[in-house]
Amino acid sequence: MSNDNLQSKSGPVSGLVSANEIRVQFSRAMSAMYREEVPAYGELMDLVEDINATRLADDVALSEQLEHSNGLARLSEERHGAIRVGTAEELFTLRRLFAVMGMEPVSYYDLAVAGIPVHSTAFRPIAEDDLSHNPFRVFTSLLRLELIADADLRDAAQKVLDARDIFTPALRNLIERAETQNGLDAEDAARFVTEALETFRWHSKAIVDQELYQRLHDEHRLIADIVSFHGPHINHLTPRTLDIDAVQAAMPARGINPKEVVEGPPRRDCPILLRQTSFKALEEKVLFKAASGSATGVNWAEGSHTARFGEIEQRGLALTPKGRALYDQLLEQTRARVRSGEGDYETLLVESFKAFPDSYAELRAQGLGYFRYSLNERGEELARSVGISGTLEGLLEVGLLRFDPIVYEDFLPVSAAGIFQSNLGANLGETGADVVYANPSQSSFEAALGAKVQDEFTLYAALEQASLQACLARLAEKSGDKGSGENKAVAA
Ligand code: OOG
Ligand code: NI
Repeated sequence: MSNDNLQSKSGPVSGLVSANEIRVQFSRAMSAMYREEVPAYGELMDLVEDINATRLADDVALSEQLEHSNGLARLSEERHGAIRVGTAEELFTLRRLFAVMGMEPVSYYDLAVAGIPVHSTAFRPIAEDDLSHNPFRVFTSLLRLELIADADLRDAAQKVLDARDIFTPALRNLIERAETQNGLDAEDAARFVTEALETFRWHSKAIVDQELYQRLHDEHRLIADIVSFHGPHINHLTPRTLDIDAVQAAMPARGINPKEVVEGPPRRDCPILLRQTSFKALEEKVLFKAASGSATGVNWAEGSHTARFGEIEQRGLALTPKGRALYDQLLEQTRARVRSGEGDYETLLVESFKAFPDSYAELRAQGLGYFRYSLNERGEELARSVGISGTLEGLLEVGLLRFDPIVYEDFLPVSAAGIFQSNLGANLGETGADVVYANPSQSSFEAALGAKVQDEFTLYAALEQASLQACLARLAEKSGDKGSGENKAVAA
């Protein structure tokens, strides 16, 4: 991938609102909507805000690190959501919708291995400036009806899906306009946000009757959730906390019941990847189409459904493939030890992860994580007076550079599966998900999406490289001749 892909797409085209601004507006509108729909979400947001403020006041190094890497401003607005759609066309149009807000598909996640008949990607901004502006992400799953064995049920579900349109006509028009004009003006952007909200809104009237709902539900709860409604209601919105253990511990006092374990790595001095916890889905009243509709319209029958839940997360260092392999290995080791009855999950997790270095210097030196390089004060001072060239290690050794962790912007399939499961509110056996669906199919996912998903490692490596190149260029400014050996000082 060329670095061009990482250029911010936020540059204002005359008369048009930037994609970044539309994303900010949309993320805020979603949050306001979800606060109304799910009051516990509002409670959780307040709690996270309190704990982040305390943490920043107590941990000077952390707040300085965030400040330095443009991570502070985005924090209070940072969140991700999740939706699930039923057809290739829905996914295809969603990709275009998210593109209007500068969000692109990154990574392929196969949830079938966890007994969930979907595969997924995450739409998010990818360029550094865009991420610091607002890193809003949406984890988006596509149902894999082909994995359902019962042909009658499959056909019935397909028919329902084919008959619905999850996008308003106005929204479809605005997406097209944004594509042809390369953006939207202020008025259209505001309409776009309002119309897009309709796609993500909760609908308490189902588009199926209770009987079909039940059959879908018996096959897999998630299928019922995807097929039975007018749209792919946002099923959670997740704020980012700087101390997930503190939030977890404080939840009960605010009347929120978290699940027992935090998914992901254990608590560490240098957080890596992603830690998440959630509270259970709400049991909500829905109206099903009654079997006997009258001539004047549909009759409705009351029923219930669980879809929406709450989640919080703590994000840390993005790992290289080497770091990720170590993470996967230690997690698998923990699970194997739990299975063989060696102890409880949390204790064994902490024990296993002792093998994962826990200082940024060590993580960097061993090539386990991605870092953003910048000139420290001394580096800046020298850059102003003398031309310098050198290797990364040389410049670090003579003390001209600082490095800060690049934050992980993506998701962990194993955690995602855990989150799905907890939202399903039951053990595998109870959900009928004891079937393990085989074979990931990235190519069919990309065909539906109408684009390739981007590789997350490539993106992080490019961010790291760009930060290093910027340092080298700045240091070489005074040398007159960038990097040809005629510099006045060399740090090899
Ligand atoms: C998405 C679950 C994945 C996460 O944070 O890992 C997710 C879903 O339940 O639709 O959001
Ligand atoms: Ni989530």
